[in-house]
Amino acid sequence: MTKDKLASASNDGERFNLYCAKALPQATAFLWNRVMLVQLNCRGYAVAQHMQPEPGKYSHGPMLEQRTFMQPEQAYYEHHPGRFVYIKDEADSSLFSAPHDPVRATADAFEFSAGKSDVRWRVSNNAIDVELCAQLPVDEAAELWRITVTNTGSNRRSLSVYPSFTIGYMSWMNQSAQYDERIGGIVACSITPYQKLEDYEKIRSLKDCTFLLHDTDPDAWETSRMAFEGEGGLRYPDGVRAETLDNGDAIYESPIASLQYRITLAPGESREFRFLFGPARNHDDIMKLRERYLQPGGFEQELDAHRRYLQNGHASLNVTTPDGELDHFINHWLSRQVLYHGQLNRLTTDPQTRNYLQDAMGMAYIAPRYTRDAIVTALSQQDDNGGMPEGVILKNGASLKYINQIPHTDHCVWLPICLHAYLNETGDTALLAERVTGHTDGAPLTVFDRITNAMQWLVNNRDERGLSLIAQGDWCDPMNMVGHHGKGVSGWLSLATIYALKLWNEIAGSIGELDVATRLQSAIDESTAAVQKYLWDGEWFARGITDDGRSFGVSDDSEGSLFLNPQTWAIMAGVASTEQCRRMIDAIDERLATPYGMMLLAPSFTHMHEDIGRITQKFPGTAENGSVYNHAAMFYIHALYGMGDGERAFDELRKSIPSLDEDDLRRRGQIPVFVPNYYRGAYHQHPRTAGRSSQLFNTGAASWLYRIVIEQLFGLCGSRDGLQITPQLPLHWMQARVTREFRGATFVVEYRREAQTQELVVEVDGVRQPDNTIRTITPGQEYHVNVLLPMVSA
Ligand code: CEZ
Repeated sequence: MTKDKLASASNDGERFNLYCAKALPQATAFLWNRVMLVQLNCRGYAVAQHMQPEPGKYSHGPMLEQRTFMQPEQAYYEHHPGRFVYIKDEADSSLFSAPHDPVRATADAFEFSAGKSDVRWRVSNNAIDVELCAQLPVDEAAELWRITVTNTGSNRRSLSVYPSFTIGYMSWMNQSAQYDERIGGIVACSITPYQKLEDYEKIRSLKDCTFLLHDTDPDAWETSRMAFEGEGGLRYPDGVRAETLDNGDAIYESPIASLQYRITLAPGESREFRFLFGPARNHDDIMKLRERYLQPGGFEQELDAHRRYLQNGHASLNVTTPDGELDHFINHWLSRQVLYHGQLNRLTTDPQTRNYLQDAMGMAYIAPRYTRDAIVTALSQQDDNGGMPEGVILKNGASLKYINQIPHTDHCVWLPICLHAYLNETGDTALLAERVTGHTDGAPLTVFDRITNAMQWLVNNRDERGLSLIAQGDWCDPMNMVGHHGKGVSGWLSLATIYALKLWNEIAGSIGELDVATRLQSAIDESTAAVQKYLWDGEWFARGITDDGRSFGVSDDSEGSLFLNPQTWAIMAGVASTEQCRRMIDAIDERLATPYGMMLLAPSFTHMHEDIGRITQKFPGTAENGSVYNHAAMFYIHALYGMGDGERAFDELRKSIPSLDEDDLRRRGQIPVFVPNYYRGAYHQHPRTAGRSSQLFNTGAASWLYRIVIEQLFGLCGSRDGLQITPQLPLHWMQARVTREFRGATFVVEYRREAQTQELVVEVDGVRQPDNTIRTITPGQEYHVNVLLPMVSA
């Protein structure tokens, strides 16, 4: 264990370690498999969800919980669900718990170690070392836990070890728990509460049991939370204070799974215990899990299987630059986060269409087959009128829920964007001719025709001025009151529509569909003129115009006066003149910049604006109300690279990842194993909390960042002709090396910046490539590419 640093990557880069339980109390890592997700906090708290097929929980808080999505800045509290191990020294009854909570004793050494397929802790307290390791199988909902206790001192020690896993308040209708010798563990049973008769069919097949199975028989156990805690509470439970646990049951009492092992350890001696924790339907299912995972070698096999499951996400890119922290993040964590989105769809059965398509976009660089399927799946659910549904249904019987019942008008925009990335990567224009039968229209239209219809939907979704109607939201979910009367328009969507139409025209043109291109061009021209006429505010573009005709996101507004997205997309859409770009970027630098990236808007709203909506009710500096919302920050970085402003772009890119600088790490409170959905903004309004991570790893930022890194920073961008190399490395990088898989071949690219180089030169085996494009690509082959860069940007 390294003690002088607060955190560091392991030497092989496979893990990221945090060496203090108190400095970043919210820090988390996450694991997933095909059916579940668990976010593990450094101090022992856990948020686990599994699909059945809708997300369900098996480890609950102490009171009835409302079903919600994952919470930003998750508030952990003493009784928050967790996985804890109490260790009592039998000689003097002194107590600590691993990893840290609930006892909160200061450890002699602490390590929280995020791996890709497991999360581990190592805690030393008074010459006792406790190692915890959590991993998941690939196909089933279960946590596999290994707990190793070692005597590192020179005296013989008698200890009681109590793994204590939260089960919590399961149901007000029916809940109980008991130790079951036959099954070898604790089983808690419940009935998911329901009232409607028609819900009985659904709830009868739910996994309403929670089990904790052991590989070693315990000396005692407790299954009632109250009996376990008694007067001492979780910090010094009566159960632990007593000589032995009471072997109690829980009958309509809130359960806990606590086991006691009384062990004696000679100096240097270790004991290992293995446990399975998770949800199940019944005893038979639990027995099957025991047979599968608790047999000798079961955990090891599953760890290998899980590593294979993730393998896809690590092969496509490897970078070595002067910035080791960035390398570590890109090589080890970014593609993993992209893969998580692609494999799990944020644990929903009806992902928002925009999320589904952008997450699929990231998969183009990892497993393009997935992107192809996602485009087809989304298009098969297109509405008759060319519009896209709010969400894409992924499971039979699933329905559009929550936010997907609210009309947003941007979903079509993401089709050409996702497809463009896919075509760059694969050159698979055959997809455009593929027929997709629509669920609602039953028509076997081609992908090309379907996306053309979606573009036409965007054209139709404009008012008489040529501005795009917003209904109850666009990319910004909670902007629900700008246009609910049917008149309000979105500045961002007007620009995004222009961008999408232009992209589509480019694709249509490239396959000779010139009619479509000509038809859409007039809409592009109209909208461009309208945006300039109605939305340019002198220094930047407005965010929109409300139902009552009020422009907002303009310099006259006292709050929410400048929004990042319209400026970004005006650049991306090629709508802004050079002079406008200069003004917008000056305003952004002046009003939105923070050390953690650009805020989504400023100043953050401090009260409800009834003509804008729910976004203004979010706390200033959180989420869409002016945080550093990384998804939007990525759009901006993408636009900056698009303009050729690589220096500014890199600066922003770098701010999106927590650095290992201690102050920065403490402030963000997050370890760099994912790019979070947001860092707190409201930089001038609430400086104390600015920079704090949301700890949410569900975000469109991951796929965009991956794309930016590959196509723009390193400039390894696929095209119809092959691999185009147009890097924009920061000027202070004198060299870099990248290995990238592309269309089945491997490219080993060496970048060098040299005084004598006047312009970008790309050579393969010493031969200069015209247009810096490698045209002949043979799958299976390895290409050695030299890229020479001038000392100043072009
Ligand atoms: O969710 C995201 C959406 O999943 O917000 C983005 C949007 O583009 C994504 O599709 C920006 O609005 O209040 C809300 O409903 C929020 O909008 C959340 O659902 C939001 C959160 O940040 C969750 O991560």
